Amino acid sequence: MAEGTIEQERRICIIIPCFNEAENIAQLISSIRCYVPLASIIVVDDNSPDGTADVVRGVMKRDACIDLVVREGKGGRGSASIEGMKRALDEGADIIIEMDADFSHNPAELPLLIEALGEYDMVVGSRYLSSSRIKKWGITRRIFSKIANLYARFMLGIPITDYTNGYRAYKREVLEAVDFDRVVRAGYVVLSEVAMDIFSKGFKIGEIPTYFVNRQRGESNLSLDEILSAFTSILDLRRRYIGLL
Ligand SMILES: Nc1nc2c(ncn2[C@@H]2O[C@H](COP(=O)(O)OP(=O)(O)OP(=O)(O)O)[C@@H](O)[C@H]2O)c(=O)[nH]1
Ligand SMILES: [Mg+2]
Repeated sequence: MAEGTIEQERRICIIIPCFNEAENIAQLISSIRCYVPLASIIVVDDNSPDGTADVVRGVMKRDACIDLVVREGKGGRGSASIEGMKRALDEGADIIIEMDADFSHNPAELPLLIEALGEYDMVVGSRYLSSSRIKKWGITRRIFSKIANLYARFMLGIPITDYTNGYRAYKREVLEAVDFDRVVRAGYVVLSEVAMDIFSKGFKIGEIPTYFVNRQRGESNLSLDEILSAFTSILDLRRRYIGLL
C-alpha cells in the first residue's frame, strides 16, 4: 500500500463521470487502488465513441468493486455525477467522492479529502487556497476560472473559493438531504447548485488545497457554450435560492 493509504472502516464510493476517457480510465482506477484500495468505484460513461466502457469492462474482470453505468447519450458531467451519487446512496456508501477521469484530480489526495470529512460535511479540493497549485493551464483559462469563481462567490455566498472543481467528498447524510429533483442538470453549474442546496440546509462545507494538473491525454469536453452559460446559470441559481434583490 502507498503512503497515506486509507484503511477503510466506512464504505467509500468514488464516482467518475467519463466521456471519451479510454486513454485515462484504466490507469486512473489502478492509481485510485493505491490510496483507497477498498473503495467501490462507479464509472458513469455516456456511451463514449472511443470505447471507454469496454476499457472499464476489461478492468472489471480483475476488480469486482467497480460498477459501470452506461447512459445513452452525452448528458453532461453534472447529470452523470448525480446519477452516480444516487447509485452510491442505494449501495449504502457512507462517503461519496466525485472526481474527473483525466488525472486533473490526483488520487494521492483522496485520503486527505476523506480525512477532512472528520471536520466538514462536504469537502472541496480547491485550486484557490494559498497552497493550491494549477499546472499547465494557459493564462486565458486561469483568468476565466478565477473570474467565474469570484462571481459565483459574490452571487451565492457559499464560503468556498472553488465552485467549479469537481473533486469533492460528501458525507452520506449530506447527499441524502439534497433535493436532486430540483437540480437543473445542464453544464458545469451543477457543481454550484449541489453546493448551494447543501449550504442552504446548514451543512458545514470546507476546502483543502489541491494540485490541479490540466489533462495530459484525451480531448477536452469543455465548450464555449458551456463557459458562457456558466454565467447566466449562476444568476438563475441566485434567483431560485436567494432572490435577485
Ligand atoms: N458521463 C459524462 N462525463 C462527462 C461529460 N462531459 C465531461 N465528462 C467527464 O467529466 C470530467 C470533466 O470533464 P473535462 O472534459 O475534463 O472538463 P474540464 O476539466 O473542464 O476540461 P478539460 O480538462 O480541459 O477537458 C471528465 O472525467 C470527463 O470525462 C458528459 O457529458 N458525460
Ligand atoms: Mg478536465
